[in-house]
Amino acid sequence: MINEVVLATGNKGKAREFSKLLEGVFGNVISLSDIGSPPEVIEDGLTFRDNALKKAREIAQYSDKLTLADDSGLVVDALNGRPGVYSARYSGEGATDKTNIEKLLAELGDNPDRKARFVCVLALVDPNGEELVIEGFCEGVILDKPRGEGGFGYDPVFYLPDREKTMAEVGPETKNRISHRAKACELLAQYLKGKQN
Ligand code: ITT
Repeated sequence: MINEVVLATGNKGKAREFSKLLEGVFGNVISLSDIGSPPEVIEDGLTFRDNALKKAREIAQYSDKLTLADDSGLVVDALNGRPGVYSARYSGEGATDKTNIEKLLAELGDNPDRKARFVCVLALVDPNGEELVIEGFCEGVILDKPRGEGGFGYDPVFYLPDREKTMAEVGPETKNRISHRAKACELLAQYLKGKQN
């Protein structure tokens, strides 16, 4: 097992999920608040991959430690992939999960095409320059109003037809088995295990 990794996220919802998902993958997961005053990374990339690599590279350079970053978001077919890389700040300055959901539902209106997916791109960057990028997806449809209290972000409007529940209703254990982030972490764990053998 790799001993230590810095998790380069300021998002509490993500950090909560990662603390479970990375159990057994790294001995110790360090948060941004444990490494002093890291630089604020400007997410100006056009893809999840660019942003994930940028976050991981800048924090790996600053901390001189192996660093894992997640760039993730919601991709809606009928909106040509929006909010995509703008998921966190979709409703502009001071965006919250609630205002982002309101904007999403207003943009979709009564469009019958509700297909969407959550995407998670993980970038693992070693300060010596070694880099790994891994993606995970989760398919669903956008409801016309929020349901459920769990999770974070767009979870209350992300409906899983197979389970007849939103991502905010399935509970943390299930989310951590089926989510885009869970899929990406599973692939990461498999890759790192293979590398050590
Ligand atoms: P960091 O960059 O510090 O990690 P962030 O919130 O700015 O935090 P992103 O740029 O990757 O992170 O934006 C991700 C957004 O996508 C997040 O704020 C949510 O709105 C949405 N999102 C990502 N994963 C999600 C999930 O599991 N459930 C619901 N919404 C999610």
